[in-house]
Amino acid sequence: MMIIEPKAVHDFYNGVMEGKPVMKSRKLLKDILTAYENPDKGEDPERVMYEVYCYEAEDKIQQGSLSWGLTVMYPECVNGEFNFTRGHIHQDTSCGEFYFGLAGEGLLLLMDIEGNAWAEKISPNSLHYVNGKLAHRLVNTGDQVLKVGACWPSNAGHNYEWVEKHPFPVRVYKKNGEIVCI
Ligand code: PAN
Ligand code: ZN
Repeated sequence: MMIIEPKAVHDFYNGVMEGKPVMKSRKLLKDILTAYENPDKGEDPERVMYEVYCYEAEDKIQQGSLSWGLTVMYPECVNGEFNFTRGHIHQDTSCGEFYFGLAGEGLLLLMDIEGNAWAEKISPNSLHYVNGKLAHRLVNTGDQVLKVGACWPSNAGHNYEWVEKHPFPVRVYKKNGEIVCI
């Protein structure tokens, strides 16, 4: 029997699957600038806000396939507003998702289709179940990198347009060193 050394093959903390980093996307400030309340035109539009590593286990996505992801969010603010992900609801709203905190401190913003929103605190080892009927967005509220792992059905699909049409009614700011949700 062959024994596989797991860390060399899959390393969820560093986005490595089958021995290779699997970065899927890197969001720069210019990619998400307009989502901020006060786009900071003075800031470097090239600065990296977050990266997503993603792995789909099956060659062909089918019902029952699972995807795994790691989101790495840098401790950045844009005119006092904490760094957040674009946010989405799943195309197939019967598909839920698990999030789990790995490093740093943040918030998971959740919003139902009526626009009611709330937040769960994310910290290392915290586990969060996202019902498929909820839009979800991550916010890095700390001064360290926020790392959040995730697992979701590969056929879920990501609906960003819905969140653009129905923006989260909550924004998270750093004011006098405090986290303030408005
Ligand atoms: C996550 C997100 C990731 C980045 O893997 O895709 O945190 O957020 P946006 O996709 O909203 O930019 C997930 O929720 N997958 O379903
Ligand atoms: Zn999702």
